[in-house]
Amino acid sequence: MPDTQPNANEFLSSDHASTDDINQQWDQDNQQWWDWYMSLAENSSETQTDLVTLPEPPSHPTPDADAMQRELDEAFELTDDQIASFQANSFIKLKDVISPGLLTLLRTELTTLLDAAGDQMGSRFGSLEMMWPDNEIIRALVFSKRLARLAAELLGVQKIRLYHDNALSKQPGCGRTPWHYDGHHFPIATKDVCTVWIPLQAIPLNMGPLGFAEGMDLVEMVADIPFNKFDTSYDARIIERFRERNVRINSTPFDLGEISFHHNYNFHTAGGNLTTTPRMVLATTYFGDGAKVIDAPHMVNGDWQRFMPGLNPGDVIDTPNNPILWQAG
Ligand SMILES: O=C(O)CCC(=O)C(=O)O
Repeated sequence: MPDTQPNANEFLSSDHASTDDINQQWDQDNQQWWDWYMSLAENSSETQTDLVTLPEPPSHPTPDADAMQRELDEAFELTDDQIASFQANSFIKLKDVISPGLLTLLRTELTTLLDAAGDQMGSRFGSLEMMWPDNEIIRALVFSKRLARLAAELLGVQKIRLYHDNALSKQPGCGRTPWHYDGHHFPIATKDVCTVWIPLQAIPLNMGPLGFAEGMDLVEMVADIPFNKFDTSYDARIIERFRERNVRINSTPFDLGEISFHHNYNFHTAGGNLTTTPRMVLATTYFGDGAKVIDAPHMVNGDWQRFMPGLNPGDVIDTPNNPILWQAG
């Protein structure tokens, strides 16, 4: 017997609410997926305080199209130690990768897009994907050779493809992001997957920076903990397990221009946004060429066919939505 009564989560459709099975396909859109997923975070330990008022993120002079392209094409050199650190710890934070002016441009652009989509509301976790086909600035970022090359070198692959772009706006008052690993979220059957997370303003601790558990073997460490689609028990048990096993967590603030890459086997979370400023991020997910769709997609994969239209379980992922963004040599 499940220890939770079906129908206990207000964000699920009636079909999903009527069973504790998670193997059905997600049947709403991706914003509704995030609304549901965020409800699985344990928030009882966050003390309820008034939101801290922060000054508006500073506005820096923005680059023109040529200067933006030059910056996004230029290589950012990694050391062997940095690559080894990513491959051992499953994430890396890199400072001064994107200039303040380009971040100002991007923040303005994403604010417009999220406002138009009605996703900057209340204390929601606003999300928007597949912006790149219609928006030149987002496309320049998502197709950036600098970023795609970093992804390829960190993963140690020759060719990198795009899974999708993702604007993530954690609104003032929005709670924690639950502990999870993206290998559970993305239906891509390979360990050659990573996400670049680009904050569009500095993220102090009270705004909810992404926090990373260190290690490549944590999926196995928590494999016995059942995912529960109705409540916060999975998140709570992961917190407990990581405490018991003294797993090291990196949840340091992000400076302006600092970005992170996390592997699809990295466990990550984020604190609530306890400030009055939306915590805006552009995240792009990459995977190694040749990967296939997993054999049995499920609800945690969200509306995945939007990102690789026409594909079925087991197919090689090579649709026009998944172009090669970097090729070594
Ligand atoms: O932005 C967040 O709080 C979560 C983002 C995340 O889980 C991801 O980019 O993989």
